[in-house]
Amino acid sequence: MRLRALLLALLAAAAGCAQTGAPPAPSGTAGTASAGPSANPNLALSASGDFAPDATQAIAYDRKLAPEGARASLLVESEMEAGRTRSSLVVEGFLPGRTYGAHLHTQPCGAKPDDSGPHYQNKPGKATAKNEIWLDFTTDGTGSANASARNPWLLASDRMPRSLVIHADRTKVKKPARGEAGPRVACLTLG
Ligand SMILES: [Cu+2]
Repeated sequence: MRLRALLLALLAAAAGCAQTGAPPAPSGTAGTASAGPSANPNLALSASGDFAPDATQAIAYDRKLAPEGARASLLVESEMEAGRTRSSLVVEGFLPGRTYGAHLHTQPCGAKPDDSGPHYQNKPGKATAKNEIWLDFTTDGTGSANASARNPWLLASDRMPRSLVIHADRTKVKKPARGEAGPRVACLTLG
């Protein structure tokens, strides 16, 4: 649970410095997606897990790049009033000093790396960091990292992202390979 506490602290800090006047958004929503306009104005998704080869929720496909002990914790929150989505990822136990690609995908993780489907997109089309949620990270000397993203749109409550996929390489930002990040090394199912 240390990861989750760290993640919440990071989010609180990010909200604190980004907002002027407005209090930080509540980020206590846990577990699966929840949309309660009166109870909680925000739409949030969170997940965390230890990656293992034969798991179902947090799966390691490549034990070299996602070794035993690799874990991740993710929080994605759409702020209804602000009309934007903030995402934060914390990882531990990956290879030190390496950049991995990471994105939200449309389908849950499965036994095969491709089961998680394509990238989640706001509008069908461009594979860009603005239209998708990219959370590439570079690990420190201990294999830990954190990453965050801000997107100026809301998650669609009837079409939510279902997984976080961690790839072997940094996400390419230029065509023609824009959005590609090499093989899928690990996958975390959301909700
Ligand atoms: Cu991806």
